[in-house]
Amino acid sequence: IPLRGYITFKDVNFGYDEGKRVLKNINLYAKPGQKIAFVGSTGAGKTTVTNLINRFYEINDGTILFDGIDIRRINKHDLRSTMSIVLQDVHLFEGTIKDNIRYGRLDATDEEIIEAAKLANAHYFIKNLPNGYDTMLTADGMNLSQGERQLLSIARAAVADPTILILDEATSSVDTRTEKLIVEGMDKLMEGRTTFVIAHRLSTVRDSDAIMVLEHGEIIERGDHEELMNLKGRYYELNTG
Ligand code: TTP
Ligand code: MG
Repeated sequence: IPLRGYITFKDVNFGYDEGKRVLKNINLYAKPGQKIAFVGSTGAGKTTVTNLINRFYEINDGTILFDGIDIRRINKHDLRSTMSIVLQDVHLFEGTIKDNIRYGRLDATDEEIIEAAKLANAHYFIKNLPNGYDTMLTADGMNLSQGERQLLSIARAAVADPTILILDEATSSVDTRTEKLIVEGMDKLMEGRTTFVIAHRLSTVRDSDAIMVLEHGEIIERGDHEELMNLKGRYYELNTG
């Protein structure tokens, strides 16, 4: 059965260690194709939310549903094969650029890889390398710039064609031109997929269907950009500095 991308959190409480709750009573609902953003101070629990969707950690209080099915009943491998995490700490390995993109879906053809790289705005820099798609990367892709590595992570996700996208933006800056390529590539990748975004770029957050403001593990405000600006609360403060 093709998964559609409904995600529901019902009264989710979670802590990494006994006794210390990191997420408190989280409730949320995402429909296929929607973009849900999480903002809030460091340590608020943003990455933790995405760790739970992936089942990197199991919850024991509350429920997370994927298309109405409790994610504890979905095989972890099947679950993760429907999701891609982009941008943060992309793991590149020693091998060609082609192999690194293909890692998103091992049976992808060369044509599919190039198509994914084009969508991700990575094709331009790749084709300008002396060996193009056959260029060898060193371990962790250190012979690429940070922006180029991010573009590759978008291409890898594009070839995987996931139902759920998790975008955990890196804080470190890239040059303006690369930034524009990344934002455009991500916009194309997000189309039609349920996306959870932990964003540092306000532009990425602004056009989300719903923005969740997390503080100390609680959703203290929720709404779209305009609603939250009108509220003149924490989100407004984050935007106006
Ligand atoms: P995070 O969920 O990592 O907080 P965040 O993603 O909102 O912060 P940042 O903006 O800096 O990325 O952490 C929430 C709390 O959980 C924090 O006290 C650290 C703790 N934590 C662990 O104990 N183990 C983990 O693996 C993670 C990810 C967080
Ligand atoms: Mg984080």
